[in-house]
Amino acid sequence: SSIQDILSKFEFTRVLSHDTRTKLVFLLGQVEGQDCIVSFEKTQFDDGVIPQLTSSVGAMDDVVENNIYGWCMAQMKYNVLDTRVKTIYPATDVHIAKYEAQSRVMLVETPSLYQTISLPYIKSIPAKRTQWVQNILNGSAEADRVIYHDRHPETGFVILPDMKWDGHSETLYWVAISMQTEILSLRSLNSGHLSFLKKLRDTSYQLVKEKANLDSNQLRLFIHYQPSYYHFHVHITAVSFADAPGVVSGQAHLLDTVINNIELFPDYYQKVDLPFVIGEKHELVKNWK
Ligand code: M7G
Repeated sequence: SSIQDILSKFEFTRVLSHDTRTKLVFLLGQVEGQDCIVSFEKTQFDDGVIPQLTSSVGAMDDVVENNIYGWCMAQMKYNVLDTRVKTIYPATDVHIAKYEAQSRVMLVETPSLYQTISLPYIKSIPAKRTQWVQNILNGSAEADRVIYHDRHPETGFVILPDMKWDGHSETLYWVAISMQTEILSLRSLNSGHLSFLKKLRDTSYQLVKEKANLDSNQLRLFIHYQPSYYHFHVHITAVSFADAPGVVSGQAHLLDTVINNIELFPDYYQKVDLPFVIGEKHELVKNWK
């Protein structure tokens, strides 16, 4: 269904989370009897409207004036600020658990816990959860947004804007997705993937320079562990986007470090303990010992 369709049929159930700092709200509701998540995020001011801000102040409320200081709540006459709306429909329990406000815990995954808990969990994930990835790889969705596509079945990858990108270069957020499905995550990487990883890195640098005029030293390329989607991908973000979701330690592993670790120890990611931060409502937490 179209976003418009989903929004017109949405029946509110409850607020999953409301981050007052990032001005981001996630709502849970129902559309034709199925769960649906809708998020609303206030965007930053467009450069073009900034000079007009003072002249667009309309009705004022809660006015306080003291000496050289004054402040109020203002209704803006023109629509100077848009709101980004996203929908997930039908939403699974996993989506609901992901976006629901919750505390986070730090778990340490030993290679043996990976085999006994994480891998069975990964294998239990229905293939349709990464349908969006397949749609990008086969060109049936977001085809007009793809920036680069190397179709080699083993070493190829797609580079395109991430769902999290607002289009500004200081908050640049792209994603590179591997063509092959065998690499589940960071845990699967070994020396056989080195040339693939380096090509992905260098291609990302080149494309970002061309399209967004950022140098390689203005970029933070990283891999999430645990990821939400176990089809290998790399996050390409601007260093200036310092508070991008998921850049924290316990989640983001720098691509340069990953390459270097594998160069030093070919099976580093099969041997190492990997600590990770995860929401307490995530299924992995329930099974952890
Ligand atoms: P992740 O590390 O598996 O999960 O990264 P995260 O969402 O916890 O970060 C997956 C990345 O793919 C994230 O940066 C998502 O914003 C992005 N992403 C997810 N979906 C469903 C889409 C999509 O449909 N299109 C695009 N372009 N990006 C997506």
